[in-house]
Amino acid sequence: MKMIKLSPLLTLAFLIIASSSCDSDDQPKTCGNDHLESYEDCEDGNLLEGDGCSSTCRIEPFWECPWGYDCKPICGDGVIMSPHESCDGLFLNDQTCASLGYTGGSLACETFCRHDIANCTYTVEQISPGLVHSCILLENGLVRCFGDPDYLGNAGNTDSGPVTVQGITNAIAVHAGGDQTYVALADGTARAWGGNWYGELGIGSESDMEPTPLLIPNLNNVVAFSSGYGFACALNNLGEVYCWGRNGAGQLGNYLQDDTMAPGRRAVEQAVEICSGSSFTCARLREDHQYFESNLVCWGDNREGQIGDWQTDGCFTSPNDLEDLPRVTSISCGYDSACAVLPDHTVKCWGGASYNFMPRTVEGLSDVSRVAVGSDHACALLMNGQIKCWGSSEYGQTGTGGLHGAVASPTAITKLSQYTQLEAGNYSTCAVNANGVAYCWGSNEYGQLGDGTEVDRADPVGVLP
Ligand SMILES: [Ca+2]
Ligand SMILES: [Ca+2]
Ligand SMILES: [Ca+2]
Repeated sequence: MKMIKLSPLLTLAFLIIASSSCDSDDQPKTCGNDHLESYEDCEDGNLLEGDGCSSTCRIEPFWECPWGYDCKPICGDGVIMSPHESCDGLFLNDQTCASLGYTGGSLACETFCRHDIANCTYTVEQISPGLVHSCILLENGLVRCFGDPDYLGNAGNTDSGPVTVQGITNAIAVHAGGDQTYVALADGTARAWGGNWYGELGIGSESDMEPTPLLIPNLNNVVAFSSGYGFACALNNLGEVYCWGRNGAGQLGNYLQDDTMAPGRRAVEQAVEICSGSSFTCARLREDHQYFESNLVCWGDNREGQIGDWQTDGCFTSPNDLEDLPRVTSISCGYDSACAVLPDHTVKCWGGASYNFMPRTVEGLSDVSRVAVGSDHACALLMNGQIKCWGSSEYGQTGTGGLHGAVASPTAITKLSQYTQLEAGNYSTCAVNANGVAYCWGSNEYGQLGDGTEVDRADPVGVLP
């Protein structure tokens, strides 16, 4: 005999038809009509089970429906209602930091019944958010990138990651730019991949796109990279800075304005830190530097005052001495502005539409150890491990809980932790906490926050391991 098996939907349809054929009052006919009748406990506009409001408009066990609508699992009842809840109170759904891919630490549950990885450990050595992708350098020398699949260093990759970059081991520094990535290896060589429209990969030629890491010839012992639109710079372990790519505004710092497709004439020496904006670069020099008044020099486009010389015109094809800032302890470049931390742990910024073009103190900031500037926002890492941000929060890049408008003055981000590193992408921000766990917030259109979604985040979200 052949069994007749009704699908659940058919069964439901049958029951509805059957119930509508009789006028029993205990079978409400109006459930699912998006209107809460007096005899209904809840109303969610459907006749589905398992979403908190049953097909007879009764509240299902372990759910709550405030005022009859917007049903959600009860967080704190000790019952994990997956996939809406990943944990509940002390019940972690048999997950641990290790099972989620971290290397150690203790997992907890947040007040919204999501796993809290704040006390997991992973040991991200460095994080570098870019425009459409971001990368992390792990303690084991591997590089993992996330965001636009085309720029993650793996040919044919279609995953927004995080994915481990194939062919990169023993990395010591990583830098994600507009659509390029630069990596320095422990053997003294350097690799780059991504867009190469202006020869900005430094490989000696231009090309549309290089999907996998390529050797940058004649560039040795790099400790840090910076990059802007169509150009990049590298700082080596001797303190020398070399730049290549677009040079129409003098952003290569080589006294010329011709583009080059490989590292060429040295821009400056005695440097310990570099940063680049869209078409300018700044270098912080070591304490016993010679030749300049300040330990901060900048070169390139000055039309927004980003060179910090009290003017807003012309270009500097060689390093300009920022005499008004005789000593700085940390620098960061945004799109067309830059900020520096002073020895008294205050911050001065210059250039850009958001700031006056001359170096000006950011009010409301003290005890700063590091500053990070994005396209139109900035954040400061304080000596107590907290982070404050200001500027545009259109994509949530200030981390202060909103996805619109702007934050006028430095405001503490909503998720407090003991942060030890801070970097800004164009429209996103990333930080690493004392356990080596990375968090990002802001624009996530391409998955560049690394949380496995493409949802902009106004609060820090953990980068997936
Ligand atoms: Ca109803
Ligand atoms: Ca329902
Ligand atoms: Ca629950």
